[in-house]
Amino acid sequence: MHKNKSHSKLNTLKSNVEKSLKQSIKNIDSNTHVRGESLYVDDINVREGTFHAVVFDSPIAHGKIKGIDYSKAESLEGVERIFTYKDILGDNQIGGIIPDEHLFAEDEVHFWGQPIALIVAKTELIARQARRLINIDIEELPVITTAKEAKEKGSFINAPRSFNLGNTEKAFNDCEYIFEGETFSNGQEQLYIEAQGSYAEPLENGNIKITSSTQGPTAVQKTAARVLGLPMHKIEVDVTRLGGGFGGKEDQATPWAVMAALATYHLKQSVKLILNRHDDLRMTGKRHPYESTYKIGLSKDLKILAYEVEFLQNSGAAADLSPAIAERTLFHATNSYFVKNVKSTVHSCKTNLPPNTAFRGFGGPQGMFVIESAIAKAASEIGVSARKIQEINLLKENDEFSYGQIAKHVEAQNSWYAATSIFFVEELEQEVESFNEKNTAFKKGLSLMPITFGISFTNTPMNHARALVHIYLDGSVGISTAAVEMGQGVNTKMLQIAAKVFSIDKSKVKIETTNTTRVANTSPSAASSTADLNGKALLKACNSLLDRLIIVASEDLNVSVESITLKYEFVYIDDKKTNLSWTELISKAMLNRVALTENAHYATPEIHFDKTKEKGHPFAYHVYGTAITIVTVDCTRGTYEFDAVKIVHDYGKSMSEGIDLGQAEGGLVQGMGWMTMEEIAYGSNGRLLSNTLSTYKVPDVFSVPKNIEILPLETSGNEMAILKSKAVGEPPLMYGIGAYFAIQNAIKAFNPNHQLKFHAPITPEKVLISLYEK
Ligand code: LUZ
Ligand code: MOS
Repeated sequence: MHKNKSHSKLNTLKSNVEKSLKQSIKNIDSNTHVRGESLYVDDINVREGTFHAVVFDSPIAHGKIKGIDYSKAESLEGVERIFTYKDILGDNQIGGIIPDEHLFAEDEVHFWGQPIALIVAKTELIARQARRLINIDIEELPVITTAKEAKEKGSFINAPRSFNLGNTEKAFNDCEYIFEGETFSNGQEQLYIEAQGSYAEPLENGNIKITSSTQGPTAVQKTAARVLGLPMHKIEVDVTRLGGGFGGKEDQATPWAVMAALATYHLKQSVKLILNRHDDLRMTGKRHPYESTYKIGLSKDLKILAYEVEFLQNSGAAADLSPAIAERTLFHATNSYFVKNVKSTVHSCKTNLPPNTAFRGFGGPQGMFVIESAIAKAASEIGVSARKIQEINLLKENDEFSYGQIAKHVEAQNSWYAATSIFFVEELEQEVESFNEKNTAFKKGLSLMPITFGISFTNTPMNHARALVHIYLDGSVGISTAAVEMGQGVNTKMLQIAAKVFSIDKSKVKIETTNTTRVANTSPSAASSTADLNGKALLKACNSLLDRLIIVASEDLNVSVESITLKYEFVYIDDKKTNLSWTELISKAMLNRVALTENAHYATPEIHFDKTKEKGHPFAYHVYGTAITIVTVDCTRGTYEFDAVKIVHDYGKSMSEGIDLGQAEGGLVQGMGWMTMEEIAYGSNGRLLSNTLSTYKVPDVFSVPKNIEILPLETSGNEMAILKSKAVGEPPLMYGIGAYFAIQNAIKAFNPNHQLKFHAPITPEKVLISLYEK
C-alpha cells in the first residue's frame, strides 16, 4: 500500500494549510469583538425619552379571538400605549413571497406566539409587567402540528412542485434492487447569539430611521413602508452588524423592525424592541421539519437508475420563505450523485407552528438527508458498504441535474478521491473494524458524506448587488455594499478587495454600515452569495476608479496609460517606483476635478430558470467536498463522541483562508448539531416545549469532534466566484449529515438486528433504544 507516501502527503498539505493560515488576514472585527466594543442594535446610544416595547402574543396555537381586555395593562404606570392591527394605516401584511401573514393578528390566531399587540412603555420591565395584565378570550380551534396531518387534511401553503428527469417508472423495470422507505428530519433553532431586535427613531417630516438586526435591510424598508402606508424613501434602514443570522434574520427580522417603526410613527418618539431569548424562541420560525418517502432503484452493479422522492415540508402557519426553501430541497434531492431518472415532489404543508423559515442550507440539507438515507438502506439490504454505492454514483462532468443544468467543472469525484486517499479511508475503516472486534461496550462507526451545493439565489432575479465607493481627499476609502456582516467575515472580504485593487494598506479602507440610503433595492445577505455578489460589484467600482486614477497619473508623469501601475501606495512606471504616492495622486485627481466616487452594479451572468418547465441553469456554480466522520458509541449509555471529521473542501482559490476555515468548521458543527442533538419539540397543542437552552441543546466544546481536519481541494477555482474564492457560508453544514450515518454504523456493529431508521436527530435516547432492539 501507499501508506507512507500518503501520510507524508497529508503532512505536507497540513503544513501548507498552517502556513497559509498564518499569512491569512484576520477578521477585521476580531479586536472589537474581543473587547466587547462591537456595536449591535442594543448597543446603540438611544435618544433621551426612548420607549421600550414588548410583544403580546397568542397563548394558543389556533383560535378565534372573542375579546381582549387591555384596560388593566394600559392603566399601569409607565405604559405609554398599546398598538394593535387597528393602528395600522397601510396594510396589515408582512408576507414576502405570498401575502398571507398579518403583522398583528386580527380575529384569528394561527400559531402559539403569534404577535397580537405591541406594548410600549418607559422601560422594558414595565412593558413586561403590563403584558401579564392583558386578558384574552379565545375560542380554541383544531391544531395541526405535523406535515403529514396537514397533507391528509389538504392544508397547504401553495401548489406542490416537481422536478423530473427521464422516466422513473420505466427505469424501475430494469432495476435489480428496489427499496422504499420513510425519513424524518426535525427542525432546528437558528440560535443566533444576538436575539431579534430593532430601534426606530423619528426624523424630520415624518421620516423614520430603523436600525435592525436583519439580513435583509430592503425587506425591512419595503415592509415598513407597506404597513405604515408610506413611500419607501421615508424609511431608512441601517444595519451595523449581526450577532449571527443563520437564515433566521433573512425574513423574520422584519416584523420587530416594522412594529418599532409603527410605534415611532404614532408616538413621534424613538422606540426600541429587543426580544428576550424566551420570546424569540417562542415567536420565531426555525428550520423546516420534513417527513419524506423515497423509492430507490439500483442496477446489479450498484448504479442508481431511478429515484423517486416525496417531501412533506412542515411550513408552519404562513408561507414566509417556505416556497423558496421547498424549491431548494428539489435542487439538492440527489446531492452529489448523477441519477438518470428522477421524480421529486415537494408539498409545503400548512400547520399551526410559527412560520418556519430560512436556516443555513435552506432546504438543501433536508433533501440530501433523504438520498443519503436511501443509499444507507440500499447498502444495508444488499450487504455492501454505503461508500461503494456513493462512489459509483458520483456526479461527473457534463452530467445533467434533474433541473436541466449541465454539471461543469465538477469536483465531486476529485474531492471524494482526495479525501479517501489523503486520509487513507481504508486504513481508517480497518481501524474501526478491529476496534469493534476487540470491544463490546464501545463501538465505532465511520461514514462518508459528499456534498454538492448550488450557488446563487434560486430565484434568478435576486442575483444582483451594488457597491458605492468613496475615495476621500486624504486617500482613505469608504465602502458601502448590501453585504450584512453577521459574523461570517464578509466585511473583511470586502476590505480585501478594495485594498487589493488600489494596492493600499487595509488601514486605509473602512467598511460602512449597511444602509438603504447608500445602497438600495438589495437582496438579503443570504444564499452563500453575499461575498460573490457584493464583492463583484465592489470590484467593478474599484476598477473604474483605478482606471480614472491611472489616467491622472499618466498625465502627471507624462507617460502612457499602459505603463502605469499602482503598488504599495505608490505609482510605478513599468515596474519602476516613482515619487508619486497614493495620497498625492488622490490630491492631483481632486485638483483636476476627477470624480472619486463610484457606484457599480453586478448581476450574475448566464443564470436562468423557467418555472413553467422546471428547467434551466439556476446556479452560477456548485461547491463540492467530502467528509469522513468517525464516532465512538458508548453501548451501555447510548451516548457518543466524535473521534474525528476529516474533510476535503472545495474553497476554489480561497481569498481569506482563516475566515473560510471558520465558516467550514462552524457549518460542520452546526450540521452535526441538527443531526444528533438539537431536538425541537412541540406539544400536540402546538406549544414549543424546547423553549429554553436547558431543553434545547446545541453543540458545545464537549460535543464537537476531538479532531477536525479540513484541507482545501487543489483546484483552479471558478471565475464566477469572487477572485475565484468560492462561496463558503452554507455548503459545509451538510458535512454534518455524515454524523447520523456514522452513529448508525456503530449501532449496527453492536446490534446486527437493528432495523435502520432515518429519524433525525439521532439523540442518545434513540441510540440506546436501537442498541437493544430485538
Ligand atoms: N434565500 C433565498 C436563500 O431567498 N433564496 C435562496 O435560494 C437561498 N438559498 C440559500 C439560503 N438562502
Ligand atoms: Mo440564508 S439560509 O439566510 O443564506
